[in-house]
Amino acid sequence: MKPRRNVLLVNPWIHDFAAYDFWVKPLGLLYLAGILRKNDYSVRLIDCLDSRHPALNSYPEARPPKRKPFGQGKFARQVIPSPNPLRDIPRSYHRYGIPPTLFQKELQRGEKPDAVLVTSTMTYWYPGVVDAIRLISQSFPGTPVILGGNYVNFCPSHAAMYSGADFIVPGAGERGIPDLFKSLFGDDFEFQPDPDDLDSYPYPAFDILPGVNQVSVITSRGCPFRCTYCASHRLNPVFRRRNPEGVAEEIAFWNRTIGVRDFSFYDDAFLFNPEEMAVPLMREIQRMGLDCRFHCPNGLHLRSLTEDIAFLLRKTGFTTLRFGFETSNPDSQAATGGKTTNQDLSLAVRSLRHAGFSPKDIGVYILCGLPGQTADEVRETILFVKSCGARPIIAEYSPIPGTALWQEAVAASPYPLTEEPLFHNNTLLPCRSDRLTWEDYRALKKLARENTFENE
Ligand code: B12
Repeated sequence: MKPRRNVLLVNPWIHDFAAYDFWVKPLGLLYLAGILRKNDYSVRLIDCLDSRHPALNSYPEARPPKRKPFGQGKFARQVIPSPNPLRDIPRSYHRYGIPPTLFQKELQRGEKPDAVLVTSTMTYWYPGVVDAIRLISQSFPGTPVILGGNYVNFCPSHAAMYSGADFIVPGAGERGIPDLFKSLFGDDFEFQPDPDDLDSYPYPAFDILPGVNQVSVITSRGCPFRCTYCASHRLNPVFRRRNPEGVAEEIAFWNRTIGVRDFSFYDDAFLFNPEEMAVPLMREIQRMGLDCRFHCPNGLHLRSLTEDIAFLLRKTGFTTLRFGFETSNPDSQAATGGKTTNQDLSLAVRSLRHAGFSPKDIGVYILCGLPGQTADEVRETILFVKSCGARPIIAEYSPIPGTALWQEAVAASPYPLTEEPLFHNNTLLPCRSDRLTWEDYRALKKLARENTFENE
């Protein structure tokens, strides 16, 4: 059948002080590609973050970077001038990904698209989005460029004003794109997934991602918790899950068809109510005899981690574990949403250690730079995590519009957070108080890195 239209999908650059490929993939865009393909559109994807692009060798300014095993590693990068609002920050600023000239070459390959879909991930990465859109519009004048993703979801007016896109589509693209394509081209989508039923979605189109080395999987949308600093609930107000057998089938599919062995879970609460998802999924993976490694770069929920689950995780091939703990201060735990307690952490770590995980395998995220937070609170949390026998990892707070903490964040910050998304950048610690100085911060990072585990 002749494809109805050509759609080009673009995952733009990251512009930031620092970025690391911790199993980073444009999952939302790949889901949209899967849906378009089911409706007979021909899809092609350009991944500006492709650090394994074969042509990178010919660009001395952006050599292929060192990669680590299992699908993580550095991005190719080039130093670029900081954008004006950040010009006084004494750190070098980078474009992560392929050089723009290589992107332009990629744009010229293949047939001219009828529409271009561009995604965005962090709000404060928008300069990379703007650059990509400018080059796309130069290459294909008159072709509609459509922007979605988190920059649009959280900062729609800013995106409408500055992105250069012809259309911005907030929210789930599977809802917005069919209407837009109807008005632009008169197209009807014969296949549309039901957003209330995640099992009605086709797989994300990982097979069109150049040089795919790992596959990101999401077993749910949304989160049962309402943590004040997090936007998950705003993006997906209802917590919904897939059928665990369907998830196992997807993993088996990518393993058998494109030979991928590394999988990362993007869920916000993968371990919540484990009998509903984690346990049946792991049993099914074992029954299928899949020899894969699983990575959880996004924080896992601690409370449900029993000894049985710890053993199951180990046996199934879970290799990278990260947990969302945030703080050991009980008042702060209660004030930010009450998802976990100190006892949850110590019991969970004990179970994981019994199951054979070492302290360095058990990464525990600690939020740093919340409005009003003191250095003492962070220090005590680091020491508590270590005393449990796990590895503390500092996660600098990024304020997000529409979260419960947003107004407090705006009031606490010296930066105009509502006007300029660049100031949401977690590297700036944009909401830190005087009770957490830069000197404190450096000492806290050092303390977190020192690997002296009391229980080892
Ligand atoms: C997985 C994840 C990660 C992964 C990497 C993801 C990636 N690709 O970059 C990891 C663990 C590395 C990560 C890291 C961080 N993350 Co994160 N992450 C997520 C998470 C949980 C899921 C994203 C996802 O893929 N969802 C699944 C897909 C299917 O949904 P989607 O991408 O939103 O796409 C849908 C729509 O947006 C839309 N859409 C998307 N693209 C397009 C394009 C078009 C044209 C259209 C029409 C529609 C459209 O349709 C899609 C399908 O429905 C989100 C929270 C969430 N629940 O979304 C946070 C989130 C994006 N992260 C966030 C944060 C704060 C961070 C960190 C700063 C945390 C920290 N302090 O260290 C770091 C920063 C990383 C860095 N500096 O390198 C914030 C955003 C902050 C911001 N200011 O923008 C979020 C929202 C979480 C939160 N706190 O509320 N993250």
